[in-house]
Amino acid sequence: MKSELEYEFQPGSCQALYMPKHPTKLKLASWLILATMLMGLGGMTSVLAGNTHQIKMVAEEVDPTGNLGLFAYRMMQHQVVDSNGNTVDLSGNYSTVATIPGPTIVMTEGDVAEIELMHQFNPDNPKQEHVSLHVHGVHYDKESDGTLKYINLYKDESATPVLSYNYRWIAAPGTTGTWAYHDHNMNSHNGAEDRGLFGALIVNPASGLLLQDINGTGSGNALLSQIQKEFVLYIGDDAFWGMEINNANGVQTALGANPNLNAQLNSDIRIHLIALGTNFPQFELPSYTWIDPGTRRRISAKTIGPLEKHVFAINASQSASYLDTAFSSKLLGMKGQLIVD
Ligand SMILES: [Cu+2]
Repeated sequence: MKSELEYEFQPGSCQALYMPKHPTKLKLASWLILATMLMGLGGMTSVLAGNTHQIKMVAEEVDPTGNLGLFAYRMMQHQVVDSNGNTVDLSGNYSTVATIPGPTIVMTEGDVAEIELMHQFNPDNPKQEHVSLHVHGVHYDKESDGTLKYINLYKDESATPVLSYNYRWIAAPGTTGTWAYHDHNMNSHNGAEDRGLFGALIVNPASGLLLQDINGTGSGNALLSQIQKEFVLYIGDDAFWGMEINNANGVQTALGANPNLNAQLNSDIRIHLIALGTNFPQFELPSYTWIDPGTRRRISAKTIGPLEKHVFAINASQSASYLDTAFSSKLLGMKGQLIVD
């Protein structure tokens, strides 16, 4: 689907120098379309009457005393200011400890996020001097690529032990979708995404009409307002990592590795799959169907390339197992239950 192109338009970003993790999707034609859009956006971004998300996030070690070697993001503060200056504080919706995956940031097309990232690792470990936020799918200027100067030829866009770093993400028209964000700067220009520093950004459509229908029946685009729960499932090379968002109150719950997903009978839920590693996971959820985006095909399984995402909505009618049927993933026990009751 054309709307799902990755708009990573920084010439120094991972798109150019970081190919293994980021399949090059932007061919010449796409660049031309993008260039045309960007010319239009020059005047547009300033007049969008969306919300501003004022976010403070921390990157920290999951177990500073042990040797797990895992790191994670934690939401410290998330306030949403609307175009009239009214503020809603969402900070209480998030875990008070750092989680894998990190907080899911939910925006609406037209919104802007201003994110301050703070570094909370061992200040004496030179390998952990940098940590960043690099995002896919939405727009940003050259200050907010979240890469090292080595990559972007501009500057190190990292939080360090002495200085936080500010990123600005613009959920411009056309950026509706589910996108990954991750560290790009710890240890090396590859970042520490494989150590737990990743999360998801969901940009909901301004129209409130989702890109998906329910169960792939062709019944028309589902309404965002009818979705009771969102499940973000990151598919790593050796485990699924889950995050649940209850849309009734916005509360997020990190579900851990290969989690069970709990849904109320007959509720509509949306599942956001993001492939994290280098494998091509074969996701399967037997006894449910949905539409393969960009086609009219109803599917129950989908092969997802590295860093690709796949989002679908279903009505929770029965319990079922979800799994990755790729051979090595099966051996690793990459599966969980969708529990409906
Ligand atoms: Cu990336």
